[in-house]
Amino acid sequence: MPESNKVVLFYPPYDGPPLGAPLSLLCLASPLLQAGFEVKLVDNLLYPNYEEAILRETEDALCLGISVLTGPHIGAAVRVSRAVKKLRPTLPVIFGGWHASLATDQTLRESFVDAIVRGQGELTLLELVLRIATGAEWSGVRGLSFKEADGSIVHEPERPVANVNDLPAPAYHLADPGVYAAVSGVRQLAYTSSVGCPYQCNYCTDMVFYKRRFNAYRVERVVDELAELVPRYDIEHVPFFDSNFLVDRRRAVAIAKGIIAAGVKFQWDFQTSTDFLALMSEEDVRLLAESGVHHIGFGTESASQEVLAMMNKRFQHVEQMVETARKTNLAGIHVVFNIILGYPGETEAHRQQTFRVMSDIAKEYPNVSFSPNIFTPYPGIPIWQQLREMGVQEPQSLEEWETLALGTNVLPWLRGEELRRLRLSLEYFLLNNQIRKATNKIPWARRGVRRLLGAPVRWRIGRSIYSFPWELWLSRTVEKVVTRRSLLTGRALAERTQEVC
Ligand code: B12
Ligand code: SF4
Repeated sequence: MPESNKVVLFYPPYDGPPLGAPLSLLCLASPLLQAGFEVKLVDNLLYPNYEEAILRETEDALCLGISVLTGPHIGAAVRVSRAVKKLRPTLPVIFGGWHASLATDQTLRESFVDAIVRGQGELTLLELVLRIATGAEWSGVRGLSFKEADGSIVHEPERPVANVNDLPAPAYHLADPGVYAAVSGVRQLAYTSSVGCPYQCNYCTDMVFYKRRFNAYRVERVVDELAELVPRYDIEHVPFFDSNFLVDRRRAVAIAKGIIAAGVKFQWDFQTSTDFLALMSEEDVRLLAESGVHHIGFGTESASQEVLAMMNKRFQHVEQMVETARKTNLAGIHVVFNIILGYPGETEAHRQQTFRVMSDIAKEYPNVSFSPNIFTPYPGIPIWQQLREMGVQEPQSLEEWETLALGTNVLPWLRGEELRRLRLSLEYFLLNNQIRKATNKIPWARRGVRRLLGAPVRWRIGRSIYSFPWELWLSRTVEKVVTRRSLLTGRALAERTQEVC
């Protein structure tokens, strides 16, 4: 029986601005600590030499757990697991998180992965670690998939999703926000007040984990935790990682009121859908702003009702996007509308409509920015069967999924000239909005710059004419006019990330 009681948890590097400590690992650590285990977090942000740190820390560990999202996470997860297995072949390597849970068989086939915790991980990991510590069998742990000694794969039945109110608070004390602030430049603390979303968009996997059930902390818990954590760590900014924060609008407003009453001052932001915000009163949206909400991200995706129907997003309408922009603008909240381009079935006419409607909204409401992305089929999304029929090749190994998020478009309906036109139209759309924003800030330049650059840009968008794109060349040489923003925080994305789309 192993004598150690140490669990090493690794968060691999990703593409994008640092968001503070990885909440997944802080959530997983809490039940382990309560049960008397020692937890060592190795977050790439704090350990640039993470491979060396993990090899050192696993010397006396019970097991290694790695959090894996689709995309760049995979590369480091694979490298580190291989190195660990080479040095310590008997140390259990456990993968968890969205990618591992959605592509379980494929991931578990790799020789360096022993087990996968599927979905919500707190209770499953604890049960597995208890088995490892006592040398017990792994079978019977709900939510676990693992390899037998002969290499055969066992999938235990699903674990019902736990009520989040029954789970302990994340182990924030393991990740000093001050240390993270030195890397990210802002004292922030990631927070989740709920999991789950009632919808089932065809490009999203939220329902796979959380079964369309909104599972949320009680208002008092959110307010009490924030009122305690914010002053304790001198926090300036709290990004909420909820899938759809406004599902329960009364709860959201009560949280805002609670934060105001507690007298704690910080900025916070969240993601939600426009149908919920559009239903709120102007006064309630103002309350959100008063409590510190300065940015909201919306998965608007398209302004064509036909495309929205294909995405199984019939719950959203253009009028709600307009209403959302209007109310948030009144309240002084900055919003980012995410847009998905190149969705299967989307035509150039649909795209034109999206660009036109979105541009009209941004013209009227200067608080609106956009984050357009080319459709990327992540594992486990409901539309996969249709995609296969349309000739999309599903990546066949863990490593093939690694490059997916880098915009390597393998969509049969979006190749060559079609893809080139889409990219150009997207750049023109962003340029048009950026010119408007820039000239709004400098009134004297408004007329000149708009005439010079804005008019031809709008003309091209209106007619879908993108040959000899001199305006783009000019804008790239004069200054970086085109800026994409993070849906999570509204902050400008690094140039490398912008190039992803
Ligand atoms: C924050 C976030 C990020 C952040 C995370 C950074 C950070 N410092 O935390 C960053 C910016 C990295 C990110 C990136 C991306 N993201 Co993201 N992101 C989220 C978001 C909003 C919250 C994640 C979170 O922290 N939740 C709270 C924690 C507690 O939950 P959790 O992470 O799921 O962890 C639990 C379980 O997964 C499990 N678990 C997790 N890790 C491990 C490890 C072990 C060992 C075990 C046992 C269990 C386990 O247990 C945890 C506790 O229950 C989710 C949506 C959501 N509501 O979850 C999307 C989400 C995870 N992202 C998603 C996507 C699509 C992406 C991108 C691919 C997008 C893109 N176009 O680039 C990229 C990833 C690639 C890249 N570009 O590097 C998808 C999932 C896709 C996928 N297949 O991986 C999600 C689900 C959004 C959605 N609904 O589609 N994201
Ligand atoms: S509204 Fe957002 S979180 Fe909910 S299913 Fe659609 S994309 Fe996923």
